[in-house]
Amino acid sequence: MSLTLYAHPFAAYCWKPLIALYENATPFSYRLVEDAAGWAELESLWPIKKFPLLRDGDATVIESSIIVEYLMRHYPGTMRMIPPDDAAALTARFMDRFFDNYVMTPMQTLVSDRMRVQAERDAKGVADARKMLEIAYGWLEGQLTPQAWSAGSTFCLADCSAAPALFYADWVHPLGARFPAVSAYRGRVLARPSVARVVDEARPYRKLFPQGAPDQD
Ligand SMILES: N[C@@H](CCC(=O)N[C@@H](CS)C(=O)NCC(=O)O)C(=O)O
Repeated sequence: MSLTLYAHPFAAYCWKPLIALYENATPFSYRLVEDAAGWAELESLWPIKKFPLLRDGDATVIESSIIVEYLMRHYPGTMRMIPPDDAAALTARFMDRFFDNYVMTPMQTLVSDRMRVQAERDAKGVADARKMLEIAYGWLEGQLTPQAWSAGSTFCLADCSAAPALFYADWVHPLGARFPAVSAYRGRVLARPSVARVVDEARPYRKLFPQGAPDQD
């Protein structure tokens, strides 16, 4: 086995495969994409220049959810990240899409806007992103069951996606007291050892968070 993950500890999408790797204690090399050489190497493999990206020998696997599924198929461990049952698998994949499209995406819009100079800020984009997060939080509030994970009783791909999405979303659009089930779920996910590990690995980079990271987590 020679797995190499191109990633950065503070990058939200990189948490998804990292959590899956840690869940199964799968050995891999971490290729930190930080300096010009790292970015050039990433670009040579994937001109879109987004990470995570996994190399398995000469094979390249791109997109966080695909990497998690690739790992499950080629390097299975005790924790299966997509349930074997067809209906449960679709629920896991659907919730993964939900967290990426309707929590991660608006969260990233808010983070990106904070990085802009005032003249380039996008008030409409920010308002739309906040509205989407409100709707997503509200929908999720009605879906979650106390003590369960986001797609059922087993921790899976959907929770690997939920962890970074809700972690950072709460920083830029706080859940407050309005969504107690989502807040409780966020707490459960962050307490999971694989997730606590990625949160800790990202801790040294918090100073990079635009306009400062909040004093929490
Ligand atoms: N759909 C992609 C999204 C990947 C993505 O947006 N990654 C961010 C880090 S969280 C990135 O590469 N940002 C670098 C950039 O945009 O320059 C996935 O799921 O892997």
